[in-house]
Amino acid sequence: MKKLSFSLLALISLVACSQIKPPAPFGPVPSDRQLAWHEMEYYMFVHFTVNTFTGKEWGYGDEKESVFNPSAMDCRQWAKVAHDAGMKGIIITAKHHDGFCLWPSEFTEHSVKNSTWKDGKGDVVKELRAACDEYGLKLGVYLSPWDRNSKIYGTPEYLTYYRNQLKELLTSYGNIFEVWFDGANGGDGYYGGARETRKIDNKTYYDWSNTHKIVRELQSHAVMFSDAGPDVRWVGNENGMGSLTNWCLLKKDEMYPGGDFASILGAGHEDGNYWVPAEVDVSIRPGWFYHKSQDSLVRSPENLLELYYSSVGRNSNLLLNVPPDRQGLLHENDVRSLLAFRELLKKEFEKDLAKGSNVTSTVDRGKGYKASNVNDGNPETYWSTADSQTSGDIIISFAGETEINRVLVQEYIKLGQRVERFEVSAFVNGQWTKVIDGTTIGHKIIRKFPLIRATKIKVSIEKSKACPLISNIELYRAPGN
Ligand code: FUL
Repeated sequence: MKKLSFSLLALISLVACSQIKPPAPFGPVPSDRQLAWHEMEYYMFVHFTVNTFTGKEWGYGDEKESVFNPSAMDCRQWAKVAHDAGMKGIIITAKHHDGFCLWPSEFTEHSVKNSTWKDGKGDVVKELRAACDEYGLKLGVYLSPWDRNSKIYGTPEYLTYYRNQLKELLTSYGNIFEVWFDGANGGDGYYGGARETRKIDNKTYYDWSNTHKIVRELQSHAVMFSDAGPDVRWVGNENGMGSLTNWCLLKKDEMYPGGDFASILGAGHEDGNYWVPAEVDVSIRPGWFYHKSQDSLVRSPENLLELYYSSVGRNSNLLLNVPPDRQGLLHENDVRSLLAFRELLKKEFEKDLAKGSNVTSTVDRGKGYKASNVNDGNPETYWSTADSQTSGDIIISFAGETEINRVLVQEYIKLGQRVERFEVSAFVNGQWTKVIDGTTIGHKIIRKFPLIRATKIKVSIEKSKACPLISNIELYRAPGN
């Protein structure tokens, strides 16, 4: 009898629980490799090649291999700085437009193997791999499709050459987290001595879909970046500006690398049919490569903090370029700035004031989807509403008056990006006052507002494509006003 009533109880509770169905995915959703990429948020770009030694930004392709000769190259220094700065990985220009390879490629003479550095026995990619492993960082590679050195650039044979190089990089250097396909394409160059202008049709020449297959086959966890994805898209500018409205969605079938899409890439396509989130690539200096004349022009820690808000704070990842100098080391000015920025960041987000506070909502989906999920520190739980409901307020109440000037909000993107409009208000002197409003949220937004003293904060989801799913809300009192 006792046994029977126990099973009955179990059955009843099972039925009760199963009445609240989890929300169904809405629209395109991220792949596992993209989800892992979203978690990376901030990582280093390293532009390093013959240009570092010739003072150029775009090498013509006729540089002698011997010019590449760093006097004290130490990838461990790059990796230590990246690690100490809070970055999660490094993407290196294994080959830039000049065609010089930082690894001893079997398919060209134009590489480190013919340089004076380490008597031609060196391999920058290999050293960087080891350094990244030592400091717990992921490694990514930039392999420029445009090659101003190659005699066969512009012919169909070049594609075989390009893919062979890609295969070398994807099979000899462990796990690669991101492959960077640049959009700069064709123009004048050395081209094996021809010294001429070669134009290619960037819509068709590269036959990208077959190159993508190679990456999928050899490194199934790697995301591929370009103006048109397929996994991660360019943000459309090199100034560090993510778009306030930023859909992780793109109609990528209509696009290709090097096309004229800059004006679209910031916001993405609200009705896009693929998940292709934005990455903000920007340099800590005016140039992508090291130039001594720019030593005094390194971005300040405060400027880097602004970049963080305009990239990570706008649902994008931040790929920050820090170019090594002619010694093969990151310059002390850059290092100082990066580490001071890290300290600023720590102070900015020192104590999450939403944590431990009481959270309620005007509506919810029921058990398992309560508002208390937004400050439980668990990214797998979220607040949601009934399927028919596409708006609702989440209210965070403090024990007493609390100073606040930052808010961080995250959607549970595994089931798609949904929110189209939101508002944040504060309960000050007995009434609600709007502090910010916005459009999209996605993986993460972080917004600043003038310091307020409030007893409650309200995050209102005003419009959403389907029932909203909010997994996390954090509140901070950052230094200053
Ligand atoms: C651009 C290139 O032309 C620049 O040299 C740099 O590599 C930047 C990240 O991408 O398209």
